[in-house]
Amino acid sequence: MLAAIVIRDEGERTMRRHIVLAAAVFMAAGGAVFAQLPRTASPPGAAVYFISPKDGEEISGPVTVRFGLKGMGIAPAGVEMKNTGHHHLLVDTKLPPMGENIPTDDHHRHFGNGQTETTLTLPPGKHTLQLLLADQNHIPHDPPVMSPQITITVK
Ligand SMILES: [Cu+2]
Repeated sequence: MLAAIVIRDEGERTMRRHIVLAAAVFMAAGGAVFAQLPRTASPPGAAVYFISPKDGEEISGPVTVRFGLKGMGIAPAGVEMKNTGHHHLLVDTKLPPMGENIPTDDHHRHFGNGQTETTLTLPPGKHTLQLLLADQNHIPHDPPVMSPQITITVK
């Protein structure tokens, strides 16, 4: 009787160990797939920067933002071409994860037609802006091509 209970207990423990092992293998596989999302290499010296506005600038009314790029070219989203990408403007947010598609919302604006400027209507107060280039699949390059984050004040 006692032996039977012990055996059953052993069996359960083994099964539980197998479940834990299966979960670990599943997570490892998932992690590997995640890490393998293809990233496009950026050439040395590539940089994006704000032509306007400047860090610390105070602005009345709509904000015209002009995107600068050196060492790479612009290509629309979906077009595969070496050493190119399209601009993304991050508004009042920090950088998204580098190994994933950049989200699309008011804080992550895509310029997939190859635009190099935009006009923002922002409520009065302080706002942060940052440029992040990404490849045809909206995934940041490796290493990422991004500007420093700047802060502007809308009056
Ligand atoms: Cu994009």
